[in-house]
Amino acid sequence: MTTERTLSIIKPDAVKKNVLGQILKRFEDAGLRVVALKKVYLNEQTAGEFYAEHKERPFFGELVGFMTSGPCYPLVLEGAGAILKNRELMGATNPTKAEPGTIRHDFALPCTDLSANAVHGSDSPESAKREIGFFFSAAELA
Ligand code: 3AN
Repeated sequence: MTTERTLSIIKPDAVKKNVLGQILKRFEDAGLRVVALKKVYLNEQTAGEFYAEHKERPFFGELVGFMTSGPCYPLVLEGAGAILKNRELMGATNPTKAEPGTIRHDFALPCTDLSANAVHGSDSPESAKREIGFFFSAAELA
């Protein structure tokens, strides 16, 4: 399997729950390496830009509001098949539908707001490239 890089974000709900370390451990235990990590306070402009593809969706305002509600931790994961592996570790978008053992099941429940689902993960090599570049410079990725 090809070695890939993907972007994850540990979202404000997970940061507030104080489970940052537990989520990072899930990645490491699955054989992924954290090659870059930072703390970020998104604002309306940066959150809107990051989620631009969802601009026309009814939940866009709610998503931007949630992502600006507190700090989050974008990180870059590296490993064999990292994009798909990370999506498997995350579980379904709706935490109530996520399998036990996935990050969203274990850390995002109980969940009343679908934006508050603990983690983001790139869904394709194209998104991974754009999303990694959104948060990290070449020097930070070296
Ligand atoms: P995923 O993060 O599982 O790839 P997407 O790409 O469909 O999910 O949605 C992007 C983000 O928008 C999700 N992480 C989730 O937080 C949020 N989202 C998706 N659907 C809803 C919804 N119906 N209401 C609120 N937020 C949503």
